[in-house]
Amino acid sequence: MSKFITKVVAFGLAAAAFSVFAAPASAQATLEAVRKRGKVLCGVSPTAPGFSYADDKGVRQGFDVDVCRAVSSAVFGAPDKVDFVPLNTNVRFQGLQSGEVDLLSRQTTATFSRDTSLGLDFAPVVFYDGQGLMVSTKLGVKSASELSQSAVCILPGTTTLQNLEDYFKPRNIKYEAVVFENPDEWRNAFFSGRCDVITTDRSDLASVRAIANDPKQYVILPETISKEPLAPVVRQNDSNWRDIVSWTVNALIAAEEYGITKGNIDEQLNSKDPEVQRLLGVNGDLGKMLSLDNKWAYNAIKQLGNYGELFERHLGEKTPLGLTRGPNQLWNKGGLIYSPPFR
Ligand SMILES: N[C@@H](CCC(=O)N[C@@H](CS)C(=O)NCC(=O)O)C(=O)O
Repeated sequence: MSKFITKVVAFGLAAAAFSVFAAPASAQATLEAVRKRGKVLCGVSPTAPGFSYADDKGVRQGFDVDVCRAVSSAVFGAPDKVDFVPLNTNVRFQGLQSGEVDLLSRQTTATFSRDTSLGLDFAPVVFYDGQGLMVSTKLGVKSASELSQSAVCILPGTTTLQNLEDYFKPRNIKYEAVVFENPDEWRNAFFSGRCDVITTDRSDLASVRAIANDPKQYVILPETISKEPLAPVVRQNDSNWRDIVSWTVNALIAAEEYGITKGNIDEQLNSKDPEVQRLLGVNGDLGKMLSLDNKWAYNAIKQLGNYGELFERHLGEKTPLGLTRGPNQLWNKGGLIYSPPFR
């Protein structure tokens, strides 16, 4: 077990060192580069139903994917000016640091060390999550406290190993961490019984279960062992690009708050509400302040829908993931999803 852990720690240090020496040439000019290329390059999860996966026709679908499409709509007025780059957990930050992608929209937790030492900045949280533990129902386990001596499948370069340590050590629960570089191997090792437990964000466990031959065979235990606020990520020192990604997310959230949907947005252009008028570019020049067209937010909402529409389409109770809004409900309905004002 200690050998596995050493390997992961060594990787973490290598990633941190990389950020010190690699100053990406494009640090301050992402929008310019994106315009020249005519495309946004978006780093996404390879296979996470609900968040990012290739459908039968090979087209990427999912909540994180639609966040990329919203940015494409804000910049180009069209949702399809984006190329998706699937990145495994252990290479996602290098992908962004090196300029291989313009942003990550990839089930990535905002943490202190990632923000301060990897040369990155986080956009607003798009999904409030927490780490969970999934087991086969055959194990007959009802709680994390019964997991002593279990083998736990994890992926490197994630928040998951440290969370396991932080949770299990003080409780004196011994476990073996089994690390897989490749997410398919990670999932299959769990399905085949090589590990007793698979652990990651609870939403991602729902994705893993959705891939299983018989999803009913697996149960997510009640304990949530960490906070995992998932957010898009950009390179630091490019304030304009960060503003574009951040305010595109905020626009989707504000649209839900103001009752603007994909279906009614054209009627909403006649709204008397000054904030709606500014958001949709009827009045004011918010778009110009982002170096974008004044219809940037209108285009994003018109093409993708508001935050709630994205959630229900990909993650909600009518999807295979079947997630409730929980903390991802709007702030004025008891949740944490909140946009600063558009003024
Ligand atoms: N939110 C955590 C975990 C990220 C993550 O979930 N990753 C995995 C599972 S551990 C993953 O990439 N799943 C999607 C895929 O395999 O395509 C982090 O930022 O470290």
